Amino acid sequence: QPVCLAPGAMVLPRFALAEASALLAAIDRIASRAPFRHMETPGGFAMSAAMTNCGPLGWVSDRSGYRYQPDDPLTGEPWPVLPSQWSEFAQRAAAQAGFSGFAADACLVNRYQPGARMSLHQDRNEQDFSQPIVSVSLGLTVTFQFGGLRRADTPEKVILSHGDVVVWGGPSRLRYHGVLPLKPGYHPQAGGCRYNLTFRRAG
Ligand code: MD5
Ligand code: FE
Repeated sequence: QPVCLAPGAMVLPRFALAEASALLAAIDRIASRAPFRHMETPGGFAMSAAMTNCGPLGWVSDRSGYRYQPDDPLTGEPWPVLPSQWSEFAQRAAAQAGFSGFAADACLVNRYQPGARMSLHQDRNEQDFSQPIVSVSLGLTVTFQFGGLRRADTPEKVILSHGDVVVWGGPSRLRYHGVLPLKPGYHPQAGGCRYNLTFRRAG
């Protein structure tokens, strides 16, 4: 039962709950080929969330900027395959939120350990902003910041827990957003971490 946060932003509470263990196991397989790493920002800082990717395109950050690329800069190999169950799952979630025909070509996997955060930003490295972003939260609960279209707009706090899926599209696609520092805790399936899968149509 989708909950509307704002036009285009739909929360599907616990939509991924049944698949959560399988998703976490697949994250381990992906990370064995494309390890989690703390990417460097263009300004020279290490991001506090560790990241990897799967799919034809992966999001990367380094001193030259943010972009999508087909190869993992760490290994020089293509990113691991986006499991078909994952893209089908993302397509089902998007359809539930009113975005039919969503075909992800990139899945960014974020891993937050205690203290890791993501400051307010927009996702604008993708080609087509008419395509939504589907995000899946796994493991520890976090406070998400849901802002407006201007950086100065005061963000709303949204609690995201294990299994929650959010579809960000339409007029919410370019909203500023962030994640407050993760508090230490223990989750029976994910241990001391929060994971977020972010499905995009990047190219
Ligand atoms: C996370 N990740 O919880 C979030 C989930 C990222 C990132 O922000 O860039 O890796 S995606 C949240 C999102 C995407 C697009 C629009 C909006 C939120 N929004 O309108 O708030 O690790
Ligand atoms: Fe983002």
